[in-house]
Amino acid sequence: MIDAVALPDHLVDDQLAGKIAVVIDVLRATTTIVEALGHGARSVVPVASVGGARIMAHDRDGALLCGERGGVKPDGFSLGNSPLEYSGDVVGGLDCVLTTTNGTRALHMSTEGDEVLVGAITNVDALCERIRGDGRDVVLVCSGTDGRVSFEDCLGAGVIVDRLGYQASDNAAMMFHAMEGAATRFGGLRYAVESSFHAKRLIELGFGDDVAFACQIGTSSIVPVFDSGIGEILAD
Ligand code: 3SL
Repeated sequence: MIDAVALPDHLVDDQLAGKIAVVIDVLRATTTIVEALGHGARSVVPVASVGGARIMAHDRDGALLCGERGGVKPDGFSLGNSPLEYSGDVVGGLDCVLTTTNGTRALHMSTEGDEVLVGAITNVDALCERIRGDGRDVVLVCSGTDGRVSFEDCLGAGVIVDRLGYQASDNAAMMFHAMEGAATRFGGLRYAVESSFHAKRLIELGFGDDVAFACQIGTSSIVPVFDSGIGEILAD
């Protein structure tokens, strides 16, 4: 069974209990986490606030301080939130302490899940293979943008529903699947993602390549798992 929410704030009661939560922030946090771990980062440590991230990175020997506010790298940070920055020579073997406006918040709001996985369009095939092999029910948690529903996250959720081939059990998952189907038929997934409010803002900021990168389907075999007990996201 597969459920979905358009925002982490829409999660109710024990909706995640006994289930796998898949957190999705196509632009760009979860795409970036997949890339960081795919290029050999030891871990990604998601932190909700900029101040908390500064302290966390200071306390961890050799950790990189990473993330964004308003899409751009805060003062004193080593890396922003562009997946293209996270190359092996930069992040290999290191912990990336990451704070982003919505994605890291959504991760921390999903820890009631039996397991918390990081989902993106780029890792959809590996993600779905893992979920199918597991058998537990799934809730797709879209991160949204500043409390508003994000078209691109819902499309990403739709791609996952489509690839899983499960019967969607609630209206949100069915809606996202239908959206993805319509987008694929009408101009393609990348065209649809690029038409989102968030993509337009990133393109204006000069991050158009990130948007294109995030639309690649199944290019990564990495399935990041958030262990909230130790506060780290590790590659499966
Ligand atoms: O809000 C987030 O988590 C970010 O991914 C937003 S941005 O793409 O860096 O603007």
